[in-house]
Amino acid sequence: MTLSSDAARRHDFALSLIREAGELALVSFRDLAHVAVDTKLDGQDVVSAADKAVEALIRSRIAGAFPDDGFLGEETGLSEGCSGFHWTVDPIDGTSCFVHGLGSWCVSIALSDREKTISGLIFAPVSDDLYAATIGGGAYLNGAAIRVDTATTIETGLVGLGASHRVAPAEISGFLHALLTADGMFVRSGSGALSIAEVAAGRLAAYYEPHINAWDCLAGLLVVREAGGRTMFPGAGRRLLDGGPVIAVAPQIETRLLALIEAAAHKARS
Ligand code: LIP
Repeated sequence: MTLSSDAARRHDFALSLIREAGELALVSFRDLAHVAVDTKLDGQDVVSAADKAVEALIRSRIAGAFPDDGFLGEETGLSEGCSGFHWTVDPIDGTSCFVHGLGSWCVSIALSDREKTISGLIFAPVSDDLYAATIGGGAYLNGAAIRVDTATTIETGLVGLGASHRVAPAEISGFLHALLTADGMFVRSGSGALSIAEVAAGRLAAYYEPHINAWDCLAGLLVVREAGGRTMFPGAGRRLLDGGPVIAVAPQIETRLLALIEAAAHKARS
């Protein structure tokens, strides 16, 4: 499937915009002492002046080029559009890492038509990694085609795990217990978007988080599907503002991963 010319124009536009946005964020990252930080839901849920500045840049550029498109940004919320195209943006995913001087953060931009994500971009400025996918067009890391790791197993691969205070601690610890008991191992990088993209590149075998927001994952999930992986996220479409559990996984371990998640959920309920 190839993108329509309207969609392709937006994808190309976003490819250059995401680099500009990442470079703006990087300037602040190199000068953290002068970056204001506020808390949101709790002390671990942070937003910096850089998040706001980067979202303002992305939002104004998109509004200038495609004024009838819809937009949802983590920091500025939802504006409905009437063009049939919708942008979902996280200006800095992994803000906690960002404000603590850790390099695991990225900019995430997803473009959807009326039904589904059609373009997904993730840019990690510290490593200079740009992940890009279009629906039916494959997944790429810095221009080279990528695939999920089809040889990995629960016992040999790494499962990215996301955690936040939006879910009960037992949901996280229950999954960790199940994974470790199955001889698996976890990584928490602090950026859900980047971890999901790392599944597409075969760096992680899977990513699981009991609750994530749409702006953290829509772009990465398209990259994973285009790289041959499986994804689950109920928080798209009408539930765009609710978020939900997210899974991105290499196909051969999907059944086992789901069983581990179900075992943990069953234990948490009993
Ligand atoms: C955060 C993610 C983090 C995830 C949280 C949260 P933010 O986004 O990247 O990895 O576990 O659910 O949404 O606040 O850094 O954009």
